[in-house]
Amino acid sequence: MSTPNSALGKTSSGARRFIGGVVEGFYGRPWTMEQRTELFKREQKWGLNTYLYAPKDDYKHRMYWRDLYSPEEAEQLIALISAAKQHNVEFIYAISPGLDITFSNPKEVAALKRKLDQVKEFGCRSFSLLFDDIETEMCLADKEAFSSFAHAQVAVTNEVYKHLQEPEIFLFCPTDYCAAFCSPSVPQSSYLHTVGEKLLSGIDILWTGPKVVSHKISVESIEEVSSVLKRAPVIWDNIHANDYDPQRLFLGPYKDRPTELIPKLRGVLTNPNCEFYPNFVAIHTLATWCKAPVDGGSRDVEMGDEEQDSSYSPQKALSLALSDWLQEFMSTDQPGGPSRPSRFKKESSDEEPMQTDMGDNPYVPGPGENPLYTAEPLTLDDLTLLSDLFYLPYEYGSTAQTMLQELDWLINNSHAATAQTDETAKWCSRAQQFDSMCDAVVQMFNRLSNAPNRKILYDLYNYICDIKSGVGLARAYVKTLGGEGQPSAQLMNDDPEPWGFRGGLSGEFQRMLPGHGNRDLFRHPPMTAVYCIRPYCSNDKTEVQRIFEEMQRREGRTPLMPQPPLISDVLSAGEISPSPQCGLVVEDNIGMCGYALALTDGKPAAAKIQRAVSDSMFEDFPSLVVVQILPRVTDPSPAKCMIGQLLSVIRSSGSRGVFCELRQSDRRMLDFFSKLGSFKPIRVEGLPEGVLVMATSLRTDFPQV
Ligand code: GDL
Repeated sequence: MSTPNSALGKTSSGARRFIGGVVEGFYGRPWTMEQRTELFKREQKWGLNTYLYAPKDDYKHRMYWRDLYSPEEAEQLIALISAAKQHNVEFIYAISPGLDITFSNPKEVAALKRKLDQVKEFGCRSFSLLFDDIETEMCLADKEAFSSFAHAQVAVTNEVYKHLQEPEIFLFCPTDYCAAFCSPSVPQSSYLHTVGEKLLSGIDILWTGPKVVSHKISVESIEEVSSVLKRAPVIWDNIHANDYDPQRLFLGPYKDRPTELIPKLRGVLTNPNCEFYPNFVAIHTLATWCKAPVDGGSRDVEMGDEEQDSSYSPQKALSLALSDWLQEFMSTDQPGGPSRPSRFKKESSDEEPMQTDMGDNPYVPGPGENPLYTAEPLTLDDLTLLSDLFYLPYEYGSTAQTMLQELDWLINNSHAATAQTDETAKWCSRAQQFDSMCDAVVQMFNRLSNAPNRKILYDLYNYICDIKSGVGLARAYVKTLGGEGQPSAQLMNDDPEPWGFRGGLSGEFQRMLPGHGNRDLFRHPPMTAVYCIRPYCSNDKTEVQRIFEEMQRREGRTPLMPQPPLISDVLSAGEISPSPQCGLVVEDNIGMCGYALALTDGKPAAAKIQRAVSDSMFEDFPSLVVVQILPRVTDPSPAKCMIGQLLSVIRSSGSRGVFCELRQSDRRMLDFFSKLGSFKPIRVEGLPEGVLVMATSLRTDFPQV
């Protein structure tokens, strides 16, 4: 049962070591054996101790999980497992049978055991079963054999764990591996409860946090899930994963996970960028995080022997990582990257067909001939800028943020650019600064392209080319606004080159959909506020009225300037109560900040304000909904969430459709309902001026909100 010589054996005090390392768990091209071996070296150097082998698109990990490894593959895996051992890294072999396993068939379980036995023969001691990203509906045979999906997974996992003689490290990835997937919530998820109760206690559980890609992971959220799982989870962290978007790369530091989490977790494994070399920062900063002292003192995880002298600062961790990375960019000992362009120095490399090798007689230009191309060496500032431009999924680095702010200001104040007013000098000076920032990006690109370590460059190339071209367009546009030169050929041309506009059919599809384009990090930074949505009760009447009145005041409605009432006003004012389960309120840390109320039958409300509404309208859209949110809530999600819940209740009441009335002056609500996508304006006779009706049918598919 114990694992002799395991990198994760017990500490001197007998405590279990904190699992810290990397999971190769992304979709797409897996890393090469050479890259993985390089990873083990780095992990050892930086004090990380674990590697979880789980490349989604490796045939025999997932799609053909039953197939045994061929002798050639076996040889490679044996070498890899032994390399991990050499570098004191625990190699955990994961298998993902969930695409097509029949849990109740003993032959399937036997196939799983046979495969893992084979890997055990290769020298592997730690294992993992992953059930992420799979269909949750069980097949008929499994439905008959198991009371739930969780029971099926747990039964097979426990059996395999016992078959392997209870390895010291055995990880299980649930299908609901983050809070967002738990229905209706983490504490109430029957799936997680079954896993927590039935999975044998020696098996650890992977968890990605509140979301698949979690912006922040709080101590409270981990305490919550741990109490359901009955053990501390191992975080599978997707903070640096980029397999979901070909334009993103993450070079920012490990961040927004307080180090107070460390004693509450069994471990952290980062599932980083698909490109191996750009993961230097992701892994280096995670290693620094793992070494952070807890409660001001050192802790018994023995992650490395560096001094534990200060608390974790993402900024400092980033600087440390970037200084080390700079060395690697300049390194000569990597095959494929000469220390200087190889025309200066003889290097043997079979990966560099384009490099010219002049042997011992380097070319020296004669008088009047072209001088040799030279470029300045890459600097730490260049790497800091690079990291700022490709920072984290929910945040740009500071220079990137400044550039966006400056561009926004320059565009919004472009009237001052050429008007010769007091503002003109200011505009020109800021335009000049913006231009310098853009120039720094171009220079960074040039110096990177000249870096001796070509492997890193090639992994970065598409991304840096892309940002260089984006910045180039912005720079040219600002020049045009300042009256310098013609509108750029790239920018304003009716027939631009393909690089003059953002390409890709997928982007085009997305831009056609409602709500797209409002997720820019610059205009809509992620919300840190936590909202609580709960059912409306009669005690809430006064607060709801207060919000209703405040919003009327904001719209400029006073007793002196009356406007025709909306049918829904009687709901907001508490003159009619919402239908059962049709009232929700939202609270933030200040108090109630919004509500959503509905009547499955809107007729009594219309009658109350003596509004004549045609029978045909009530036939198609009998139900009425109203939403109101105070302006301090800029995040549309609480309102969306409430509407979604109300529509679901109304639909199950048998209603054919829902309408809401809006004042044309209420741009905010109009915008909100338009962006939902499901509500459409409808023509209604006899509406008071300035009022319009939007409605959604509930007859067919459930509307998307
Ligand atoms: C996921 C997948 C992972 C993928 C990541 C980011 C888990 C447990 N599974 O959901 O393979 O790389 O998202 O796209 O995270």
